[in-house]
Amino acid sequence: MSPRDTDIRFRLQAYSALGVAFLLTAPAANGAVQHTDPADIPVGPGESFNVNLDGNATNDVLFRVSSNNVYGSPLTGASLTGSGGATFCYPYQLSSGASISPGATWTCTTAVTFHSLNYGSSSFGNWPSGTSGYIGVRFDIAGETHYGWVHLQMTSNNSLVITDWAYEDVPDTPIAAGTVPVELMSFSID
Ligand SMILES: [Ca+2]
Repeated sequence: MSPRDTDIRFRLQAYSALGVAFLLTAPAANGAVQHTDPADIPVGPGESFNVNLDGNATNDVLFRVSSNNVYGSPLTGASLTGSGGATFCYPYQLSSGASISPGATWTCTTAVTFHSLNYGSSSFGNWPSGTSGYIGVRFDIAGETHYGWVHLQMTSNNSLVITDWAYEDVPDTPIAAGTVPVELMSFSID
């Protein structure tokens, strides 16, 4: 074997080792937004729907319509960004791109009694009839804090439509409202 052959063999082994290392580390280094986009979910008078952002055993946000009041409440281990106080809080209606992060105003906790999106036919709340936007969510997965959003439309004073939701699967990592995963596009050249 010539010195040159030995050198090439050494290089190929080195490249191979690099390739394996890349395959093993790439997923862990590449945090991802997990997006769920079901058929639109209408919630009308007397109805409710639980959103489970990550699909584990714990629901994260409860949407409920009672009379002319529409509620969006954080469940076990979750909080929502919003205004208000200890008895009534009002989840914010965030625009696309708004930062959902540790420094946001996490007023709507499970310790608050009422979490009103639209209360008393648009008398109170940040979600008047005919508006749409995002709810900022902080929630727990296996003891770690994650950030996400729920996208919905307030179709009237007593009905809403939930369209989709997403969360950042890396703990303690902010997410922007409306962010969805980057999708790889393919194309061909004739
Ligand atoms: Ca969950």
